[in-house]
Amino acid sequence: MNILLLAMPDSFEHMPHISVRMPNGALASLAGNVDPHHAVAIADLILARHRVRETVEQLVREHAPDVVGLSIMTFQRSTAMRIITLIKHLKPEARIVVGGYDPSLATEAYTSAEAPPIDFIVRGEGEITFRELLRALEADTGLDRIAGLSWREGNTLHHNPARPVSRLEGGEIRLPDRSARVLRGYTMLGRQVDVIETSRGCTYDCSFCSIVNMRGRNFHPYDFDRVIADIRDAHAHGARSLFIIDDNVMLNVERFAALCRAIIDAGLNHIDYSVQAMTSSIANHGATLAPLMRKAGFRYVFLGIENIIDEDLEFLRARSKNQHRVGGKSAGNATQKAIEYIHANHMLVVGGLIVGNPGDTVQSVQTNLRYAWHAFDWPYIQHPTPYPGTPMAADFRARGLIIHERLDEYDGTTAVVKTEHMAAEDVEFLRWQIERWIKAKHIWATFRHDPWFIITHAIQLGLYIFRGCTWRTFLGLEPEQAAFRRYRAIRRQERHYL
Ligand code: B12
Ligand code: SF4
Repeated sequence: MNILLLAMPDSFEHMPHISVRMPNGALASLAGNVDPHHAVAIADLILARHRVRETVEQLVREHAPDVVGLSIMTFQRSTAMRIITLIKHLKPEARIVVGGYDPSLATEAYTSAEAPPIDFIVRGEGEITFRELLRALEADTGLDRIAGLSWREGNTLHHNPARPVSRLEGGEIRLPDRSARVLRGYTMLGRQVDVIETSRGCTYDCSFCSIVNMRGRNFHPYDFDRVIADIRDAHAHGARSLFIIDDNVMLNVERFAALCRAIIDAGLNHIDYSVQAMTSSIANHGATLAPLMRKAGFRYVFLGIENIIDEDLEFLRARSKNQHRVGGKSAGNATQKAIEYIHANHMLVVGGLIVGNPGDTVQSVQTNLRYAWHAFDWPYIQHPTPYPGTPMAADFRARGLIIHERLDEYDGTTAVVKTEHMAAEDVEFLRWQIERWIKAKHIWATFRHDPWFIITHAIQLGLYIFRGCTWRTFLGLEPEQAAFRRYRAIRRQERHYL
């Protein structure tokens, strides 16, 4: 069969399209795990975000798909629905399969009367379910034994039992198939980027995170031979920069240190690595871990700090992953220590904060933002966003703090909840106001490592960071709110992909 797999074009404020365009890891993994006689094409529409309609038309024409699969996050739902309508118009007999976080956790949205015709929903991990679905479609056999599948039979909806999470042992999940990608242009500051996975799952339960509902609290690693083979494959496909997409690769610090050593021993430490890290892991083990990471080629370390104020961490259920421990006892917030280790080893901090929590005041938001200004190399500051099925969503709903349900704005940097003391827009304004300057500072930090990229892209980056601002803003001839309103209007415009 001909299979077309699509990742949505909707992008995120902190991943400027000019400098960061990463492939979707799920789709290559699905492609690597279908039976080999299928012809699979993967299109990351982030690479074609200004010509989504034309690209989808062309893909359908060239690949004549029997099955089209879409990977969808919540803020991408409305784009996905439009793309499905377009595909059904172009090729009505193509079967539509949706998967990923949104279809798994808000399944009802994909089966409602308003949704376009969707044939199958793959809930949770997809490799085995998708493989079995294709086999059943080809052999025209029953679908009721495929765990993790929701499907339609006339007007009846069937939700098969959930599929237990894979233990990732014994080659059950084969390597991703990167050669199935048909669009070009992946980049991380001018270097070709790819994503790799070394484990799945997390045993924490932060209130804003979808992971617990998606797969429960567990952790399953791939063995290092597979990880190294995956890195080599990404490198052979041209990648010179790799992003580790594990849910929480630092859950097991000893394993992570061994992974760094395996990368060094395999001679793969000439690649730039970026990783999402727990502050406690770095603060508590940084003396040995941070130099090892540097030696393994790590460059950007995303820290899930979430907040530097204890009451906020309590609300986010993220206190324990931010604890610095000395001699087995708590020694306060781990953030500062973690950042010191990262900087001392010449790596850059991508600082993840969540501001605009229910108890937040102007002062508490400013305290976080001021910290970000001094400590971060690149800000990854978000507003709490009530994604389907998270404890946070239930909490915000119960307190009546959600201001609207326009899901395309649930992109993390558009405030869609108010606090008990501040309007949503005011929180967003404070974040926007300072973040532009932190990002501008980062241009210099990058210059040392990627001078040619900065020489050729600095103007475009500046225009992106300061979109909405004019010379009147910089000269103080208009209130900054005027530029902020223009920025919001541009963002709204950007969300219309087709
Ligand atoms: C890595 C990651 C990123 C990377 C993405 C790198 C990349 N290009 O792949 C970066 C840092 C860029 C990122 C950014 C964002 N992310 Co993110 N990210 C993750 C993370 C940590 C892992 C996702 C992943 O790739 N896993 C590995 C793959 C193999 O697993 P998977 O995606 O689940 O796919 C499996 C199944 O879902 C299914 N499947 C998926 N798609 C499809 C499609 C079909 C057809 C089928 C059959 C099956 C299927 O099968 C796959 C294989 O088993 C998760 C979860 C977490 N712990 O926080 C969040 C997560 C996915 N991100 C999330 C969000 C919201 C974002 C952002 C909006 C920022 C933000 N507010 O946090 C941006 C948006 C990105 C964009 N498009 O612009 C949310 C999504 C919530 C939701 N309900 O939509 C998550 C769940 C975190 C959370 N807040 O709970 N993210
Ligand atoms: S530590 Fe990370 S992956 Fe684990 S629950 Fe918290 S945010 Fe999610």
